[in-house]
Amino acid sequence: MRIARVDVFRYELPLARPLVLRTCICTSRSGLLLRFEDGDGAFAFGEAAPLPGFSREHLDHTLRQAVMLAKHLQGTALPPRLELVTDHFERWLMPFELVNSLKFAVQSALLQLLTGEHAVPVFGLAPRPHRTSIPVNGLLWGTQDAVLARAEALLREGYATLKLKVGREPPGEDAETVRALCALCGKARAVRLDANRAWDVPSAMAFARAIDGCTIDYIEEPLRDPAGLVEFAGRTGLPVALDETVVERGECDLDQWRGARAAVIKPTLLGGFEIAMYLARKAINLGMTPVISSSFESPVGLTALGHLAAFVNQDEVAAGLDTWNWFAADLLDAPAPIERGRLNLSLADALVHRLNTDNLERLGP
Ligand code: OSB
Ligand code: MG
Repeated sequence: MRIARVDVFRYELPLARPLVLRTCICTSRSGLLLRFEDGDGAFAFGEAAPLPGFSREHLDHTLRQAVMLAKHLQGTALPPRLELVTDHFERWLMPFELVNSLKFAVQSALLQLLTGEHAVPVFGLAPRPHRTSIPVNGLLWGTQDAVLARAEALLREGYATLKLKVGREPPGEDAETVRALCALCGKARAVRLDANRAWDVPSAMAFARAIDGCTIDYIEEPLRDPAGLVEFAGRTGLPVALDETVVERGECDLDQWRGARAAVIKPTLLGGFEIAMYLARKAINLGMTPVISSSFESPVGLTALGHLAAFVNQDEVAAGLDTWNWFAADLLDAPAPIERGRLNLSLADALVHRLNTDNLERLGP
């Protein structure tokens, strides 16, 4: 396949509510969309949107790389076997030393084009039934009252997994919210927690004691120092999940965390589908569930991530992709394709495919 044309667009969209990150409170989200077109006029989008405080790269550097890469790839033929999603992308684009968010954009767009139809990215391995919708974990935020009201609404809608940030309030207050949430969810629905490394060991232990008797799916990164995660899980009986640790340590070793229940995989931060697939397999071999998750991408990135999740998790593992509605003004001007707590991938594909780039800033090449 030959790449006939590459366009780079920049978007900046207002968020529906402030996004509180480690280094900033974002009220809008910026990123790049790359549009690749092949010789037959088929096209696919990929998204490169570094997340401040989480991505190593900044948008302006990503932008310069994207424009340079677009110029270079226009008119070239793809090397063979990219669809294996092993290391052919890495080797092909090695000389460009691309930042991780841009690797994600290129890989997701070209894999889509390589399938010859936009609906099903191939992941190159033995054919598996491709699921057309995946469950997502519904995000909860705000005061205890707001959390519980939203939880009730999501459960009514049909969400089977909910996720709550903890660690921003004193452990006792968090625990009270978690107990109320668990009571609301009952046995049939799963509760996930995420502390983003907020606690030292005594605070995390205090939290664990205070939610004694609650069944949770897992808690992401309860400890400031991740070295103690597995011991914490053993002492408290609370299942833990790796998230920040996967980004920091994934390429070297996850073996040290054998015993964690899940590994959150964020391809935007990690550098695309190849590394994400590698880490997902590694996690499975270590007995962990891989959970594909977003870094607050626009619908273009979220749809690509949804396809990856549909491939990686053949069972009903909820993906961390319930961020579609964080954008106040959508790129697509259509309601989120989320129904009964599931991201509908066929609908998402159709929406992304008719994305209108007229109002986006075009950057070259
Ligand atoms: O803390 O898990 C996080 C997104 C960007 C950066 C960090 C995180 C997240 C999410 C994504 O929570 C949504 C999810 O995992 O459900
Ligand atoms: Mg997390």
